[in-house]
Order: sequence, then C-alpha cells, then structure tokens
Amino acid sequence: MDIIDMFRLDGKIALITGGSYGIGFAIGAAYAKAGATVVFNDISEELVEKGLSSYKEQGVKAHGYVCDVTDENQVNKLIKRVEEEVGVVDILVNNAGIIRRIPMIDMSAAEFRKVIDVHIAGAFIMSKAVIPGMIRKGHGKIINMCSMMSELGRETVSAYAAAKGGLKMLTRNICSEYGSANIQCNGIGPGYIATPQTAPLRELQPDGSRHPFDQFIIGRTPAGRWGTPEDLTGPAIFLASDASNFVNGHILYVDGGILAYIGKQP
Ligand code: NAP
Ligand code: GCO
Repeated sequence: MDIIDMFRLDGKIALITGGSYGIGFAIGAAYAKAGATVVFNDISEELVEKGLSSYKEQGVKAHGYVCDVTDENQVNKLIKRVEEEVGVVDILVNNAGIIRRIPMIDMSAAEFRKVIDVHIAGAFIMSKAVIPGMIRKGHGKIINMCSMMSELGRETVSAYAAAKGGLKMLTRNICSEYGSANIQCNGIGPGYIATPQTAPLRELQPDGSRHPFDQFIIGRTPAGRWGTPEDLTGPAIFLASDASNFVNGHILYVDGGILAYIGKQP
C-alpha cells in the first residue's frame, strides 16, 4: 500500500457522536475529505439540522440523526437504522460531551452523575452497539475524545475530570477486550480548543482585556495559543486509518505541549 494511501478512509463509514459543530464537526469534515461516508448524531433536531447544513456548505453529504448517547434503546435503534440506510460502521468517534463548571461542594450528585453518564456510559453504550458489526467486518476503530482532564485536575471540574479519566480507562479496556478482533480503540486528548464549550473561559472582560483564564492557558501552552478543531483532524485521521493498525489503547494528547510543561518560572 502506498504510504499516503494508508491514511485514506475510502469506503469506510464513520459515525461521530455529537458531531454537528466544534471538534466533532471538524473531524467529520476531515474524514469526508479522506474518503469516508460521514454519519453523525446529536441530542436535538435543531443541532442535527445545523450539522447537516454545515456539512452541505463543505460539499459533504452527511447522514445526521437525533439520538441521546446515554439512552441504550435510542442508540440500538440508531445503529440498526444506520446499518440499513448507510452500512455497518467501521469508525466510531465518541465525541459527545457536556461540562458543568461548579465547585464540588456546590454540585449535586445528580449533576455529577449526568456528566459521568454522557462521557462514560455514553461511550460504553455506543461502543457496545457498534462492536458486533466491527467483529463481523473483521476490523474497527473506536476513538474516544479524552481531555487534559484525563490527566490533570482543576477547580470546578470534578465531574468532567472523573469522566475523562474514566474514559481513558474505558479506552484501554476496549483495546484489551477486542484487540484480538482487530479493533483498535484509542483516545485523543485535546488541549484547550476554541469551541463554544470553552467560550466562557475566553470572554473578554468589561474593560476589553483578556479573560484571566485565557491568559493562564496561553501561558501554560508552549505553543502560545488555543488549539482549533482543525488541529485535531490529522491525529483523528491517523487513528481512524490503516496507518494506526498496531496502535491500540493509547491516548494521543494534542495539546500544544501543555502536559510536557511545568509552566513559566516567576
Ligand atoms: P461540546 O460542547 O462538548 O459538545 C459536543 C456535542 O455533544 C454537542 O452538540 C452536544 O450538544 C452533544 N451532546 C451532549 N450530550 C449529548 C448526548 N447525551 N447525546 C448526544 N449528543 C450529546 O463540543 P466540543 O467542545 O467540540 O467538544 C467535543 C468533545 O471534545 C467533548 O467530548 C469534549 O469534552 C471534548 N473536549 C473538548 C475540548 C475543548 O477545549 N473544547 C478539550 C478537550 C476535550 P449540546 O450542544 O446541546 O450540549
Ligand atoms: C475547563 C475546560 C476543559 C477543556 C478540555 C481540556 O473548564 O477546564 O472546559 O476541561 O474543555 O477538556 O482538555
């Protein structure tokens, strides 16, 4: 196989959860350019419509479905429908997510459970639903969207950090259980990426100066900038393609160097 062809996704069906905007959308658009058929779901009709028109603007004929990844019945119906209307999924990107920035002692157990449910149970339910088809096909790629919070903690994100740390271990476990079926399950750990999820951390101050968290992240990132969803597309193509067929159970951090850096000396 030609070295560049190893990165192509022609003939592959890729399903991206929560793929109507932000990181999931950028990955879906890149997969389409690499030759894949793109399928995505999202939590509401409005988001799915928004996603479909964004894909259309890029010249991509994507298939969009409303489905809550935490609801096993909805997910099983989704996968059945995708198999009938598009085909058996080769690549699953567990991208759907939520964050609640609340100090731990002010957070209710219900709010904590909700975050865990979307990231961990959602990825479990989605993976469980596609693995049988991947086994039948003889190959499969599962990519879990991890985080800096798979490794680091910070104030107000106890549920999110617990969820992303758990997702890292679910990644290793799927690799352990289904590696022998030629399924590779890896994670991507984005650094701080400019999307609506992080917009509150980048809001300008009333005097027009940068948000203190924005300044903190720029100082903590050797690259000296926030990432963009497009920064994640090369790594996402690598992990979905034959170029990564012996890479399994790994978290590829795409963080502009944050995890390598102790921070600027005072
Ligand atoms: P995001 O705001 O985290 O949202 C992704 C999508 O998932 C949204 O459309 C969201 O809908 C949807 N979603 C939420 N709950 C769902 C459910 N139960 N079922 C189906 N879809 C659901 O987008 P993002 O910032 O592009 O992040 C994508 C992923 O990367 C997330 O897992 C996030 O945690 C992770 N990540 C993000 C960053 C960053 O800096 N942005 C860094 C590291 C990791 P709503 O819009 O209605 O919530
Ligand atoms: C936060 C952020 C993060 C990022 C990301 C880092 O409040 O600290 O939202 O958790 O979104 O996941 O990799």
